[in-house]
Amino acid sequence: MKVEDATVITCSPGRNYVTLQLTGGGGTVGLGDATLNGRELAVVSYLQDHVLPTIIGRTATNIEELWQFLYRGSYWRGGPVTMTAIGAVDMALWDLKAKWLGVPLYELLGGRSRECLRAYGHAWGRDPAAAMQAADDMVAAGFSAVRVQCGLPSLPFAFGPAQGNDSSLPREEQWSTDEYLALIPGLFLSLRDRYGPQVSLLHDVHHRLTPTEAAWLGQRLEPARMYWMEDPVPAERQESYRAIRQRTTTPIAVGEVLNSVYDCQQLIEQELIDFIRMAPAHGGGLTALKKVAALAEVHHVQLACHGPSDLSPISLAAAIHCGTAVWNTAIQEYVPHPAESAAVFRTSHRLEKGYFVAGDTPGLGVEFNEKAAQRYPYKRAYLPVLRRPDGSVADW
Ligand code: CS2
Ligand code: MG
Repeated sequence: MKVEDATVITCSPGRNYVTLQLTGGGGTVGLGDATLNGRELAVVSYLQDHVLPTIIGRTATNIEELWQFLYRGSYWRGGPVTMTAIGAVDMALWDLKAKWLGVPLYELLGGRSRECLRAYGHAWGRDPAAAMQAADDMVAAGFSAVRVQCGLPSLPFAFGPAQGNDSSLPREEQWSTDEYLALIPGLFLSLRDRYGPQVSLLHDVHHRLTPTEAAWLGQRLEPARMYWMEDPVPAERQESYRAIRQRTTTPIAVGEVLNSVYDCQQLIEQELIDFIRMAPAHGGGLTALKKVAALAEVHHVQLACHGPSDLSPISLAAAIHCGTAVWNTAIQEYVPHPAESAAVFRTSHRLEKGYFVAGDTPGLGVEFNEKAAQRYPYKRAYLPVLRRPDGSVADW
């Protein structure tokens, strides 16, 4: 089967998504998610101007060969734009091949390692009381794992979830490390008291601390027995994680902004983290991610794919198929997609009592409605920018 046609569609049903459709012989269509939040059109151009003309007419079922062709053949390697483009092609090829063979994608990835994949829900509150209420709601909805985020009461936006496409220029938010560190340990100790050992508690630091601050926080969180502390410091310098690792037993999760095995090689091989969080879309696709997962398995590191609502339902389906097949997958992030997106993406996976069940329809099990997508044109949108009390830029 050859790749006969390739199209990229941008749409914004509540937020921006970029979708790649690869058509193979016989009219079978494979779908890939090419969404890179806030830099969407760079990936569109990379695909349309540089990648797609080179893959038309190639054998669609030789997925590894095509991955190497796109990765090594471009000479310029790595980075979020390149790897998201390769990730989208790779995802679409796996979808296409599984549809062509008439099997759900997890069958091609080794078959089921588990019946279903544990998910964690998100709880966010403007202050600790609201965050605890939001966590209660998640537990009541059946989640046995909840990620809890809390605003800093003295600041207008700090530490909220990423909003939708609400600003055509980056919104500026304020940040206070002192207020944050004063608040978070108490919140999680209260949550642990409230739930006992039954609920796994997660927290995203979102790259905002120094290694010393992160070690301090990790130590204070030990009595709360966290499931993980996410992205305590930026991971460009992987070695920084050693300073945190040596000083706390709070488990560490990293990886949503990483794009290749080299970006996390030291973190995994030196066992500086517990969970690797790359998403199929941003990590160069399933071909790359299964290799990262294999390396991680050797080092007691578990896979937990990034799954925010700024990745499309195609990405979530890919993560669910991957997590259903890959043995060392721990858990899957779940953030509901905007309501409007249901008209554009029809999925076959299910969320049942806090667990994802992969769909049994061939491929990824997602149908993309191009007509419906046209009703929601792309809108330029950015992630927020964060500033410290002195006005200097901080890591958002
Ligand atoms: C967050 C994301 O889901 C997460 O863990 O860190 O919401 C992240 O801020 C966005 O995906 C950025 O686009
Ligand atoms: Mg995160």
